[in-house]
Amino acid sequence: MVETELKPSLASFNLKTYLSTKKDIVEKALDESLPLGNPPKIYEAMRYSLLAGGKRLRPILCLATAELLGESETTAMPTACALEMIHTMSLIHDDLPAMDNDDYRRGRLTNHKVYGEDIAILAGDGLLAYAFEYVAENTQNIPAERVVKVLGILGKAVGADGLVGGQVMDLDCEGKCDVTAETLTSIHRRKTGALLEACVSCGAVLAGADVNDLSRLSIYAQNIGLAFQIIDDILDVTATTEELGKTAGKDISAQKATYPKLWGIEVSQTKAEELVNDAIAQLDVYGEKALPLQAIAQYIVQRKN
Ligand code: GRG
Repeated sequence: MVETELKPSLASFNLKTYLSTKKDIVEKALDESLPLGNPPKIYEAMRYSLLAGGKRLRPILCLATAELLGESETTAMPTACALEMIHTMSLIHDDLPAMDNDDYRRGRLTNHKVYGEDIAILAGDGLLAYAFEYVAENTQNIPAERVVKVLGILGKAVGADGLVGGQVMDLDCEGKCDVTAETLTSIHRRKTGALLEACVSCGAVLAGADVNDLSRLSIYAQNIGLAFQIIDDILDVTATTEELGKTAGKDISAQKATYPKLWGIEVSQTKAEELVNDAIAQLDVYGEKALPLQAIAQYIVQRKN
């Protein structure tokens, strides 16, 4: 473990209360964002995965960033919901037999296990398209150029430069034992990091961030994105299926390249902590206002699921 002296203000910040308050608000907004419609089957399948819980880290990151820079929760909420819709889509597709082929996610059966593969693919597609519609139709009280920028950031995070490209590289590397740390990092910067960075960038853009804010926040987000994935790899080996709400030990059985495989668990943990410490330092310039984002960074290396 890296010995880190936490600033007193950060050590005393009540992240548990912050996260649970924000999570409740996000859950309500997500529920209201997607009412049942026709044909009912596809709406049910979309709602099944969107409202299945999860940490809601992505929408919370978006809200916390917007609020750091003085924007309201109400203005950022449509984008926060859209980020969770995109994340949920990626989980539904990731779990499909053609991808990771998993039966459990967020403590319940995966979408295709309940609705079949055809509907699960369409539920993911429906959520992805609706994310963009939802931002465009519901974001209020800010200049339209900011909304256009947000839509562009979301598109880039999903496409071949982001989730899609990362997933392709990940599939290509399965079963290979010569994957380098450089390749692994390049996979995860796209597969996991791009959407986490988009959460922070979108929150910042909605709040009218200047180039200095955007640059600091991007470094913060890239660091926590990579740390998040390193911890995800560690938890895959150290946590149980019950703790994770998804099948533990999957990386070994699918012969995936992982950080613990490359570096061992202890070095992986240390690298994640170093990334998070750098992320926290980036935001010191904002003083107390940055405490939520700094505490979230800390949580990323301490989380148990
Ligand atoms: C079809 C356009 C399109 C894209 C999909 C399948 C795919 C391409 C990409 C896979 C992306 C993926 C599933 C990355 C893993 C990211 C990750 C570590 C997820 C776990 O996130 P948590 O722990 O989950 O925040 P909860 O359930 O808490 O939200």
